[in-house]
Amino acid sequence: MKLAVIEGDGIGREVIPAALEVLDTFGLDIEKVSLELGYARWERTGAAMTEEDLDLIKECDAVLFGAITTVPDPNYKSILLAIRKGLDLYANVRPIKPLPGIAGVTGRSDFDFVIVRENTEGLYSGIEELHEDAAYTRRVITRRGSERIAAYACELAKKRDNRLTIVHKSNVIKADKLFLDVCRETAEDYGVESSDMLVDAMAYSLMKQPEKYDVVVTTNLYGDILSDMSGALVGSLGLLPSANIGEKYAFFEPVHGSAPDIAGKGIANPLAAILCVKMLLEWLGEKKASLVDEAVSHVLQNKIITPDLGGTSGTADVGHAVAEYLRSH
Ligand code: XYM
Repeated sequence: MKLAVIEGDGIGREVIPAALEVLDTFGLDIEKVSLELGYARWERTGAAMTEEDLDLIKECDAVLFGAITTVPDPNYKSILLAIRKGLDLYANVRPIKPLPGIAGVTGRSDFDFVIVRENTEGLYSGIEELHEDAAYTRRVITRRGSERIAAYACELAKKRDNRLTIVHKSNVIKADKLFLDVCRETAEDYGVESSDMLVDAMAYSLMKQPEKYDVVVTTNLYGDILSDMSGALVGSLGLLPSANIGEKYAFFEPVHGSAPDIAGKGIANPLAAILCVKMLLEWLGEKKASLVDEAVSHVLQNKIITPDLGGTSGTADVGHAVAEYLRSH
Protein backbone atom coordinates (compact mmCIF):
# COMPACT_ATOMS: atom_id res chain seq x y z
CA MET A 1 0.00 0.00 0.00
CA LYS A 2 1.07 3.54 -0.73
CA LEU A 3 0.81 6.20 1.98
CA ALA A 4 1.11 9.93 1.31
CA VAL A 5 2.77 11.64 4.25
CA ILE A 6 2.08 15.33 4.64
CA GLU A 7 3.62 16.93 7.72
CA GLY A 8 2.28 20.39 6.80
CA ASP A 9 3.06 23.38 9.00
CA GLY A 10 3.96 24.10 12.61
CA ILE A 11 3.68 21.16 14.98
CA GLY A 12 2.62 18.94 12.08
CA ARG A 13 6.35 18.69 11.37
CA GLU A 14 6.97 17.47 14.92
CA VAL A 15 4.10 15.06 15.53
CA ILE A 16 4.27 13.22 12.19
CA PRO A 17 7.85 11.97 12.66
CA ALA A 18 6.75 10.56 16.05
CA ALA A 19 3.72 8.92 14.42
CA LEU A 20 5.88 7.43 11.65
CA GLU A 21 8.25 5.95 14.22
CA VAL A 22 5.23 4.21 15.74
CA LEU A 23 3.91 3.05 12.35
CA ASP A 24 7.32 1.64 11.42
CA THR A 25 7.31 -0.71 14.42
CA PHE A 26 4.55 -2.70 12.69
CA GLY A 27 6.91 -3.62 9.86
CA LEU A 28 4.19 -3.38 7.21
CA ASP A 29 4.80 -3.17 3.49
CA ILE A 30 4.05 0.53 3.11
CA GLU A 31 5.56 2.78 0.48
CA LYS A 32 5.66 6.33 1.82
CA VAL A 33 5.36 9.34 -0.45
CA SER A 34 6.31 12.59 1.30
CA LEU A 35 4.80 15.84 0.13
CA GLU A 36 5.60 19.31 1.37
CA LEU A 37 2.35 21.26 1.32
CA GLY A 38 0.88 24.19 3.20
CA TYR A 39 1.49 27.74 4.27
CA ALA A 40 5.27 27.50 4.68
CA ARG A 41 5.53 26.26 1.12
CA TRP A 42 3.19 29.03 -0.06
CA GLU A 43 5.45 31.62 1.57
CA ARG A 44 8.48 30.08 -0.08
CA THR A 45 7.11 29.29 -3.55
CA GLY A 46 3.72 30.99 -3.89
CA ALA A 47 1.87 27.67 -4.13
CA ALA A 48 0.53 25.79 -1.10
CA MET A 49 -0.43 22.82 -3.26
CA THR A 50 -0.59 22.23 -7.02
CA GLU A 51 -2.74 20.01 -9.24
CA GLU A 52 0.28 17.72 -9.59
CA ASP A 53 0.43 17.34 -5.81
CA LEU A 54 -3.22 16.34 -5.74
CA ASP A 55 -2.55 13.83 -8.52
CA LEU A 56 0.35 12.36 -6.52
CA ILE A 57 -1.94 12.03 -3.50
CA LYS A 58 -4.55 10.31 -5.67
CA GLU A 59 -1.98 7.70 -6.64
CA CYS A 60 -1.75 6.74 -2.96
CA ASP A 61 -4.26 4.68 -0.99
CA ALA A 62 -4.25 6.75 2.17
CA VAL A 63 -2.80 9.92 3.68
CA LEU A 64 -1.20 10.63 7.04
CA PHE A 65 -1.45 14.36 7.64
CA GLY A 66 -0.04 16.57 10.42
CA ALA A 67 -1.53 20.05 10.45
CA ILE A 68 -1.53 23.17 8.35
CA THR A 69 -1.74 26.86 8.97
CA THR A 70 -4.56 28.54 7.06
CA VAL A 71 -4.40 32.33 7.05
CA PRO A 72 -7.42 34.61 6.53
CA ASP A 73 -5.76 36.13 3.43
CA PRO A 74 -8.40 36.12 0.62
CA ASN A 75 -5.68 34.87 -1.75
CA TYR A 76 -5.01 31.83 0.39
CA LYS A 77 -7.26 28.80 0.14
CA SER A 78 -7.15 25.99 2.66
CA ILE A 79 -5.35 22.97 1.21
CA LEU A 80 -6.99 20.80 3.83
CA LEU A 81 -10.40 21.64 2.44
CA ALA A 82 -9.07 21.24 -1.11
CA ILE A 83 -7.82 17.72 -0.36
CA ARG A 84 -11.02 16.73 1.45
CA LYS A 85 -12.98 17.85 -1.61
CA GLY A 86 -10.47 16.55 -4.15
CA LEU A 87 -10.53 13.04 -2.68
CA ASP A 88 -14.24 13.29 -1.84
CA LEU A 89 -13.58 12.46 1.81
CA TYR A 90 -17.16 12.94 2.87
CA ALA A 91 -17.05 11.52 6.39
CA ASN A 92 -14.93 13.10 9.10
CA VAL A 93 -14.90 10.63 11.97
CA ARG A 94 -13.75 11.79 15.39
CA PRO A 95 -13.88 9.32 18.29
CA ILE A 96 -14.08 11.06 21.66
CA LYS A 97 -13.03 8.73 24.43
CA PRO A 98 -11.12 9.38 27.65
CA LEU A 99 -7.63 7.94 28.02
CA PRO A 100 -6.57 6.14 31.19
CA GLY A 101 -5.43 8.43 34.01
CA ILE A 102 -6.09 11.67 32.12
CA ALA A 103 -8.87 13.86 33.46
CA GLY A 104 -10.67 16.31 31.22
CA VAL A 105 -12.21 19.59 32.41
CA THR A 106 -15.33 17.83 33.68
CA GLY A 107 -13.35 15.20 35.60
CA ARG A 108 -15.47 12.43 34.07
CA SER A 109 -14.34 9.35 32.26
CA ASP A 110 -17.62 7.53 31.60
CA PHE A 111 -18.23 8.69 28.03
CA ASP A 112 -17.44 7.26 24.62
CA PHE A 113 -18.96 8.89 21.57
CA VAL A 114 -18.03 9.58 17.95
CA ILE A 115 -18.61 12.78 16.03
CA VAL A 116 -19.40 12.04 12.38
CA ARG A 117 -19.09 15.30 10.53
CA GLU A 118 -20.18 15.96 6.96
CA ASN A 119 -16.91 16.99 5.35
CA THR A 120 -17.51 18.27 1.82
CA GLU A 121 -20.28 20.88 2.00
CA GLY A 122 -21.98 23.00 4.71
CA LEU A 123 -20.34 26.34 5.44
CA TYR A 124 -17.03 25.06 4.09
CA SER A 125 -18.47 24.93 0.58
CA GLY A 126 -15.93 27.49 -0.63
CA ILE A 127 -18.70 29.27 -2.55
CA GLU A 128 -17.98 32.81 -1.51
CA GLU A 129 -18.49 36.35 -2.65
CA LEU A 130 -16.27 38.93 -1.04
CA HIS A 131 -16.95 42.65 -1.44
CA GLU A 132 -15.68 45.56 0.56
CA ASP A 133 -18.83 46.12 2.59
CA ALA A 134 -20.48 42.76 2.43
CA ALA A 135 -19.31 39.20 2.18
CA TYR A 136 -21.24 36.01 1.57
CA THR A 137 -20.44 32.37 2.11
CA ARG A 138 -22.95 29.89 0.81
CA ARG A 139 -23.93 27.10 3.15
CA VAL A 140 -24.68 24.04 1.07
CA ILE A 141 -26.83 21.16 2.26
CA THR A 142 -27.76 18.57 -0.36
CA ARG A 143 -29.90 15.45 -0.10
CA ARG A 144 -27.09 13.30 -1.50
CA GLY A 145 -24.50 14.81 0.87
CA SER A 146 -26.81 14.39 3.85
CA GLU A 147 -27.82 10.86 2.84
CA ARG A 148 -24.31 9.54 2.56
CA ILE A 149 -23.10 11.03 5.84
CA ALA A 150 -26.25 9.79 7.60
CA ALA A 151 -25.69 6.32 6.13
CA TYR A 152 -22.07 6.34 7.32
CA ALA A 153 -23.17 7.39 10.82
CA CYS A 154 -25.90 4.70 10.90
CA GLU A 155 -23.47 1.96 9.82
CA LEU A 156 -21.19 3.04 12.65
CA ALA A 157 -24.08 3.21 15.15
CA LYS A 158 -25.04 -0.36 14.22
CA LYS A 159 -21.56 -1.52 15.28
CA ARG A 160 -21.88 0.44 18.54
CA ASP A 161 -24.91 1.25 20.70
CA ASN A 162 -27.33 1.78 17.79
CA ARG A 163 -28.08 5.38 18.81
CA LEU A 164 -27.75 8.46 16.64
CA THR A 165 -27.96 12.10 17.70
CA ILE A 166 -28.54 14.53 14.82
CA VAL A 167 -27.09 17.97 15.55
CA HIS A 168 -28.47 20.96 13.62
CA LYS A 169 -29.95 24.44 13.97
CA SER A 170 -33.01 24.01 11.83
CA ASN A 171 -35.12 26.42 13.86
CA VAL A 172 -33.21 29.38 12.39
CA ILE A 173 -31.16 27.91 9.55
CA LYS A 174 -33.72 26.45 7.21
CA ALA A 175 -31.14 24.50 5.18
CA ASP A 176 -30.59 22.43 8.31
CA LYS A 177 -34.14 21.13 8.10
CA LEU A 178 -33.18 19.15 5.00
CA PHE A 179 -30.17 17.70 6.85
CA LEU A 180 -32.33 16.80 9.86
CA ASP A 181 -35.10 15.21 7.77
CA VAL A 182 -32.69 13.14 5.69
CA CYS A 183 -30.80 11.96 8.78
CA ARG A 184 -34.06 10.97 10.50
CA GLU A 185 -35.29 9.05 7.46
CA THR A 186 -31.95 7.31 7.06
CA ALA A 187 -31.86 6.30 10.73
CA GLU A 188 -35.34 4.85 10.36
CA ASP A 189 -34.29 2.88 7.27
CA TYR A 190 -31.32 1.47 9.15
CA GLY A 191 -33.31 0.71 12.31
CA VAL A 192 -31.13 3.07 14.35
CA GLU A 193 -32.70 4.93 17.26
CA SER A 194 -32.40 8.66 16.55
CA SER A 195 -32.89 11.89 18.42
CA ASP A 196 -31.84 15.43 17.59
CA MET A 197 -30.30 18.42 19.30
CA LEU A 198 -29.86 22.08 18.40
CA VAL A 199 -26.13 22.70 18.15
CA ASP A 200 -26.01 25.32 20.92
CA ALA A 201 -27.85 23.05 23.33
CA MET A 202 -25.58 20.21 22.24
CA ALA A 203 -22.43 22.18 23.14
CA TYR A 204 -23.81 22.57 26.67
CA SER A 205 -25.07 19.02 26.92
CA LEU A 206 -21.76 17.52 25.79
CA MET A 207 -20.03 19.30 28.66
CA LYS A 208 -22.70 18.31 31.21
CA GLN A 209 -23.70 14.81 30.10
CA PRO A 210 -21.25 13.43 27.56
CA GLU A 211 -22.14 9.87 28.58
CA LYS A 212 -25.56 10.27 26.93
CA TYR A 213 -24.15 10.14 23.41
CA ASP A 214 -23.11 7.34 21.08
CA VAL A 215 -22.87 8.49 17.45
CA VAL A 216 -23.34 12.20 16.73
CA VAL A 217 -23.92 13.25 13.13
CA THR A 218 -23.69 16.88 12.09
CA THR A 219 -22.78 19.39 9.41
CA ASN A 220 -19.27 20.60 8.65
CA LEU A 221 -18.73 23.69 10.83
CA TYR A 222 -20.69 22.36 13.83
CA GLY A 223 -18.63 19.19 13.77
CA ASP A 224 -15.42 21.20 13.59
CA ILE A 225 -16.41 23.27 16.65
CA LEU A 226 -17.87 20.44 18.74
CA SER A 227 -14.81 18.27 18.16
CA ASP A 228 -12.34 20.93 19.31
CA MET A 229 -14.54 21.49 22.35
CA SER A 230 -14.42 17.76 23.01
CA GLY A 231 -10.66 18.09 23.36
CA ALA A 232 -11.41 19.71 26.72
CA LEU A 233 -13.56 16.70 27.67
CA VAL A 234 -10.64 14.29 27.17
CA GLY A 235 -8.08 16.65 28.71
CA SER A 236 -6.24 17.96 25.67
CA LEU A 237 -6.79 18.70 22.02
CA GLY A 238 -3.49 16.88 21.63
CA LEU A 239 -5.25 13.57 22.28
CA LEU A 240 -7.87 13.49 19.52
CA PRO A 241 -7.31 11.70 16.21
CA SER A 242 -9.60 11.74 13.21
CA ALA A 243 -10.21 9.91 9.97
CA ASN A 244 -11.55 11.50 6.80
CA ILE A 245 -13.14 8.71 4.82
CA GLY A 246 -14.34 8.56 1.23
CA GLU A 247 -15.34 5.79 -1.17
CA LYS A 248 -11.79 5.39 -2.37
CA TYR A 249 -9.39 7.08 0.00
CA ALA A 250 -8.81 7.55 3.71
CA PHE A 251 -6.97 10.46 5.26
CA PHE A 252 -5.86 10.53 8.88
CA GLU A 253 -5.15 13.74 10.78
CA PRO A 254 -5.09 14.94 14.37
CA VAL A 255 -8.05 17.16 15.34
CA HIS A 256 -5.59 19.85 16.45
CA GLY A 257 -4.08 22.48 14.18
CA SER A 258 -0.54 23.67 13.52
CA ALA A 259 -0.32 25.46 16.92
CA PRO A 260 2.08 28.27 15.92
CA ASP A 261 2.38 29.29 19.59
CA ILE A 262 4.28 26.12 20.49
CA ALA A 263 5.69 25.13 17.09
CA GLY A 264 9.43 24.50 16.96
CA LYS A 265 9.73 23.85 20.68
CA GLY A 266 9.47 20.07 20.51
CA ILE A 267 6.75 19.99 23.15
CA ALA A 268 3.64 19.24 21.07
CA ASN A 269 1.69 16.18 22.16
CA PRO A 270 2.15 13.50 19.47
CA LEU A 271 -0.56 11.19 20.86
CA ALA A 272 -3.31 12.50 18.54
CA ALA A 273 -1.05 11.75 15.55
CA ILE A 274 -0.09 8.38 17.05
CA LEU A 275 -3.77 7.53 17.52
CA CYS A 276 -4.23 8.46 13.85
CA VAL A 277 -1.77 5.67 13.09
CA LYS A 278 -4.05 3.35 15.07
CA MET A 279 -7.03 4.47 12.96
CA LEU A 280 -4.97 3.90 9.81
CA LEU A 281 -4.03 0.39 10.99
CA GLU A 282 -7.70 -0.35 11.72
CA TRP A 283 -8.63 0.90 8.26
CA LEU A 284 -6.01 -1.45 6.83
CA GLY A 285 -7.57 -4.31 8.82
CA GLU A 286 -4.38 -4.79 10.85
CA LYS A 287 -5.27 -7.03 13.80
CA LYS A 288 -2.61 -5.58 16.05
CA ALA A 289 -3.98 -2.02 15.81
CA SER A 290 -5.27 -2.15 19.40
CA LEU A 291 -1.67 -2.56 20.61
CA VAL A 292 -1.32 1.17 19.95
CA ASP A 293 -3.94 1.81 22.66
CA GLU A 294 -1.96 -0.39 25.03
CA ALA A 295 1.26 1.46 24.25
CA VAL A 296 -0.44 4.83 24.74
CA SER A 297 -1.86 3.68 28.10
CA HIS A 298 1.62 2.54 29.06
CA VAL A 299 3.24 5.96 28.42
CA LEU A 300 0.38 7.77 30.18
CA GLN A 301 0.68 5.53 33.24
CA ASN A 302 4.42 6.14 33.31
CA LYS A 303 3.84 9.88 33.02
CA ILE A 304 5.83 10.18 29.82
CA ILE A 305 3.63 13.11 28.88
CA THR A 306 3.94 16.51 27.25
CA PRO A 307 3.24 19.87 28.99
CA ASP A 308 -0.41 20.07 27.77
CA LEU A 309 -1.03 17.10 30.11
CA GLY A 310 1.10 18.52 32.93
CA GLY A 311 4.26 16.60 32.02
CA THR A 312 7.77 17.57 31.04
CA SER A 313 8.48 15.11 28.20
CA GLY A 314 9.02 16.27 24.64
CA THR A 315 7.26 15.18 21.46
CA ALA A 316 10.08 12.82 20.46
CA ASP A 317 10.34 11.31 23.98
CA VAL A 318 6.66 10.32 23.86
CA GLY A 319 7.03 8.95 20.33
CA HIS A 320 10.11 6.91 21.29
CA ALA A 321 8.36 5.54 24.41
CA VAL A 322 5.27 4.42 22.47
CA ALA A 323 7.45 2.86 19.75
CA GLU A 324 9.69 1.15 22.31
CA TYR A 325 6.65 -0.45 23.97
CA LEU A 326 5.44 -1.70 20.59
CA ARG A 327 8.85 -3.09 19.65
CA SER A 328 8.92 -5.12 22.85
CA HIS A 329 5.33 -6.47 22.74
O1 XYM B 1 -7.45 24.78 6.57
O2 XYM B 1 -9.99 21.42 12.20
O3 XYM B 1 -7.49 24.88 8.71
O4 XYM B 1 -10.92 19.95 10.93
O5 XYM B 1 -11.73 21.81 9.22
C1 XYM B 1 -10.21 23.24 10.10
C2 XYM B 1 -9.36 24.00 7.55
S1 XYM B 1 -10.51 24.40 8.79
C3 XYM B 1 -8.01 24.62 7.63
C4 XYM B 1 -10.55 21.09 11.14
C5 XYM B 1 -10.83 22.09 10.11
